[in-house]
Amino acid sequence: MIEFFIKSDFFTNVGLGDVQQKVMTGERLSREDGLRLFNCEEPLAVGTLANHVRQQMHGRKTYYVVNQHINYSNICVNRCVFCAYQREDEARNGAFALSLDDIAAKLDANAASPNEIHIVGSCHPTLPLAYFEDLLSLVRERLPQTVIKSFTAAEIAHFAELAQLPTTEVLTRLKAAGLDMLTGGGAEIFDPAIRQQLCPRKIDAETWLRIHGEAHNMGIKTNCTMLFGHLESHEQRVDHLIRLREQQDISGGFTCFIPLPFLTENSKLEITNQLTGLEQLRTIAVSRLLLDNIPHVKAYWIMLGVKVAQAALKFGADDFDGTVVEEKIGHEAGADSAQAITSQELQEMIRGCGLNPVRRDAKFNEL
Ligand code: V47
Repeated sequence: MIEFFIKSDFFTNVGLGDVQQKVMTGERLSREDGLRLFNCEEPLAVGTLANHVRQQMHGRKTYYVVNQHINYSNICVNRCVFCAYQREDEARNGAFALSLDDIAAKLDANAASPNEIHIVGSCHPTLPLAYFEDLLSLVRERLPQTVIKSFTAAEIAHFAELAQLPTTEVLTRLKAAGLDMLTGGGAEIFDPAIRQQLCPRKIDAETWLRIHGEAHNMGIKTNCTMLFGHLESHEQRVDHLIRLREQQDISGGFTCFIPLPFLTENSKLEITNQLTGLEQLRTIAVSRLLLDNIPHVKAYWIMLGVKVAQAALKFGADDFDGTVVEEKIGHEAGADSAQAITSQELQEMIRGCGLNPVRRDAKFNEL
């Protein structure tokens, strides 16, 4: 398909002839190329290039996972301005912190055999490291074969601060209790000026990247994210992606990149320009093209909505995420997607795009 567009001078006519050459020969794209992809008047040209790379890497394979999300608490010391999920203290309406019994009940109520358990919460003011070790042991005991993907780098830094331990020691203890992977959350946008406005108390970019590097060095794979469509510019999106790529060159443990479009409901952050679906798709495509060393890009249907997520599978994404069961972070912010989708529905949605569904675990082992 791409050959047809090349013959017709499509890429040259939209000013991307040299970028298309680089993509075809596998040459790394520069920061400036990334910006040009954002500024190109024809988003379909960007999508076609990203789809070409996606096909080279994964063919028609489109991954999905039978998983379960557990959010253990929303009481958070960070108070990020954009976040609709967090509560300042336990007296606030809707604040919660689950006991280990509550979590066991959620796991036991799930009749499916999940291949991934995704656990994130908040930077809770008092929950000690022992709670998280017990939580992981509880999941590991019930689901010995399941990949446990838990916590953001922001949570790891917070546990370390409360316990007065280095982050490497926290990771070692959590790994011993059953942690297999870290989630990619908490990255937001790395640019310090925007971070100061969005989430001034959260760990900075250097700390986020350092903790992921530490995890990679001890054999813990991680994911990575970018929250976009708030205050940031295209330059700051490109910068974020390049910093992830540089970290991956060094430590190599990122498995999947998840682009997260900012959802505005119940958020204290006021923005003037709402993201269009096309801008979401273009951002996913540019991510696929710049992140040449990260194997997978996720179309996270919870935040994108299933229809844009399906379109994203032709704009560079190769993963559709999973059954989820219960999700709070996006839904508190107005996500209009369902709480859960069955494995059958996921397969049908992927097949509906002319692609082949492949069931995976959190590490992308095919099942
Ligand atoms: O870190 C918070 C983002 C993230 C909003 O690693 C928001 O496999 C949009 O990281 N609008 C949590 N986004 C979700 C996340 C994630 C999801 C699925 C898979 C994985 C993985 C990770 O959600 C937060 C933050 O960046 N977020 N509020 C909002 N209003």
